[in-house]
Amino acid sequence: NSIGHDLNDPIALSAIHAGRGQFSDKNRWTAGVAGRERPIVNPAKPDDVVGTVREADAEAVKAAIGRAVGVFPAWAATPVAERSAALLRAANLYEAHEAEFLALCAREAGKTLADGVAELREAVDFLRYYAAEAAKAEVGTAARGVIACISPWNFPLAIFTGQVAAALVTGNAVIAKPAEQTPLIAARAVELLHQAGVPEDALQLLPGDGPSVGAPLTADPRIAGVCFTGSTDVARIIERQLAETAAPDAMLIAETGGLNAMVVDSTALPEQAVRDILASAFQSAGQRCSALRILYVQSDVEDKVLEMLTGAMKALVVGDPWLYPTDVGPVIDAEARDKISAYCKAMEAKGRLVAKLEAPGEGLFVAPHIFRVDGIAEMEREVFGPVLHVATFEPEELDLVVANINAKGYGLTFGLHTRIEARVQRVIDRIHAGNVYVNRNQIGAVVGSQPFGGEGLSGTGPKAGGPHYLRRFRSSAVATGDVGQAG
Ligand code: TXE
Repeated sequence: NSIGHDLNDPIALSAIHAGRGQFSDKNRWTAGVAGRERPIVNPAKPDDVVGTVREADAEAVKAAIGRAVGVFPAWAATPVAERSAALLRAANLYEAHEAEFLALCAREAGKTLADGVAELREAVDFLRYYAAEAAKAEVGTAARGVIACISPWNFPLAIFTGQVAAALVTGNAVIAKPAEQTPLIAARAVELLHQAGVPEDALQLLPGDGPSVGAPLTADPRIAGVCFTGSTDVARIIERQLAETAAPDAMLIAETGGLNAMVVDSTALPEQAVRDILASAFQSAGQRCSALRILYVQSDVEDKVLEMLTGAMKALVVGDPWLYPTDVGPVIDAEARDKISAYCKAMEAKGRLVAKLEAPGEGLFVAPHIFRVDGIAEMEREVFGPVLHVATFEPEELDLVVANINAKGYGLTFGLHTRIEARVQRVIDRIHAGNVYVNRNQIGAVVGSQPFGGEGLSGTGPKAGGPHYLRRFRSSAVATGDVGQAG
């Protein structure tokens, strides 16, 4: 792999195991505020308590914003070269703590080793890329002030780091609220960023849930902007909140969910399509905003594609994310497991099951499922788990399929497998999607070369990991929503 461990090597693996739980104080990490304590439990192993986090409350939020307001002028006046240098040092520190991050990604977030490696790589890429881009974004603009960075659990290191790095390198003071499920990874990241030279008050971490920490944070009029990734519902709440309390020029970046489709026509190479479908639908147990949710396969190749797909699906290993052969780990928490399982049961009861695997008995697992649907119109919203839907289309219906996908109002990722060049252009011209993938798997960002972000209900750009992103963290940038298709 890209970081240099052979994960087949038992010695390398035991070194990674040894990285477990290197927290400052015996698996305990405190936010330095007197809030509620939350134990963090490994979703794959109910008896593995990863650590405990002491969460913030509304008082701690107020105090933290006060400190951030205080440090902001000095941090904004720090030369951009110095701020960039801190990010570059942090990138090196992240890499030096690879084993610990892989351990935490598996134990706190249920990530397979392959997913953990990709996660760390993306986080490091964000640090280096934004450090390099910062100088260009500097020209003629000023930092905004105190930015709230609110992140989800599904990329607890990469998305967290990308948000924080962008806001910091452009001279803003940051209050970061990680997802309540994954505060320990965020805490380690923040410790390393401080060690790299980011002043403690310029980057403060406030662990806790949405209502007790996220809400008072976004409601404080001293906040100059919010950088959010998570559900469309919470993005709406934050948008309304900012409209009520924040300054009129406050910034909002919202990256939300999708209802992502892929079209496979009869000219596609079936082996390649099947490999890409499996990766797009089931990697990270489907807990990616970019994940494939509905596959449209041309009716005359349906039997062949489905036979190959279900055959290949049976070879997926569902289980302990620590073990090298595992393809699909657990879902994030009991609530997610129950919600996804209930959906699968209801779909099975309607006779929609095409194929499924079995989940291990212990731990918060949902096995991959494939269901038959008539089309995207009948799908309500994304099921954030390893659940793929399949529909068919006739060749003359392709424009209609694209129109139906667009009609749902999301616009995150879209995949197309075809060997007809004119069809590629025709579909690209019509589809509303932030990221389109042709003859390849439908994944998220590749920092610097494939900036990531959606349209419509999927978010208000600009795209992360692209050249326009940093501008939004500076005050002369255009207003929210105007640059959704940038990058
Ligand atoms: O998100 P939530 P969840 C979407 C995806 C999925 C869902 C799952 O659609 O179904 O999110 O994640 C904080 N004020 N994506 O349900 O609840 C919360 O504490 C301020 C898309 O956990 O939106 C957490 O830190 N903050 C995606 C963050 O918001 C609040 C990636 C996200 O939580 C808040 C991940 C409030 N009132 C999930 N309420 C993508 N596009 O990458 C909650 N939060």
